[in-house]
Amino acid sequence: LSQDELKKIAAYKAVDFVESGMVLGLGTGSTAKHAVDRIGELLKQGKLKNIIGIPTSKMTHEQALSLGIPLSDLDTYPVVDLAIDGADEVDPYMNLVKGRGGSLLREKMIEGACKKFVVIVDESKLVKHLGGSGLAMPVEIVPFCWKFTAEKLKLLFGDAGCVAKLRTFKENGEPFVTDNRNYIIDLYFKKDIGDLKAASDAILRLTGVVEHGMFLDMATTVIVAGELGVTLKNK
Ligand code: DER
Repeated sequence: LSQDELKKIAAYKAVDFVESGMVLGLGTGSTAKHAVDRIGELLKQGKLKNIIGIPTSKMTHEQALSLGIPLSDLDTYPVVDLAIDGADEVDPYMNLVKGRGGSLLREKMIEGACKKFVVIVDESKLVKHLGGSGLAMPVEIVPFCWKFTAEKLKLLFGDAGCVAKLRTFKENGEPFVTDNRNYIIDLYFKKDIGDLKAASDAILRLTGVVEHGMFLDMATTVIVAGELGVTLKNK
């Protein structure tokens, strides 16, 4: 099975949790895309009714619109019944790294407001420790004096050895700009971050930082699709 087929299997399994009448957080990324497509399909077939979608990005907003999913926002629905979204990394305690697609702020706001947060991944996303895979740990920052903030972030993790890079477009080197008109600094760690809560607090205390991509103690269910089948883990 290809990685995308595994993502689709996990996504469809998560949509089994969707009931008519729910207010749904609609995730962002290639895995969540399958879940949003499936919700649109079930609505069209009349198997789901009276769904309100709260999109976690402009991209998901467009996708949901094209599928005819009724949309709203957190101002109108401050409590969300269920959110379904992908992740870049999942550790054994269901802590996540998210944001390599650049949507972490709206995802964290919406997923932080939901009663159930179902994470959908293929098995390649499973890690022993967050940040240890050498892949990016995204941090959303204000554009003002971004070099200053990037340096402060780097200095936070002196001993863990961390490189802080402004996320830019490969083709022209221009800074990536989030839906909220902010920049993203990608942190690359040379070894495990260690105490995630302490790291989270330290990052958030830096003036100029908006939010980071560690989603700690937020997922209520993780659905993993692998070569040997689909597993479901609850908090
Ligand atoms: O950017 C994000 O937070 C995405 O949800 C990401 O974490 C998962 O993206 P993928 O499903 O395309 O791997």
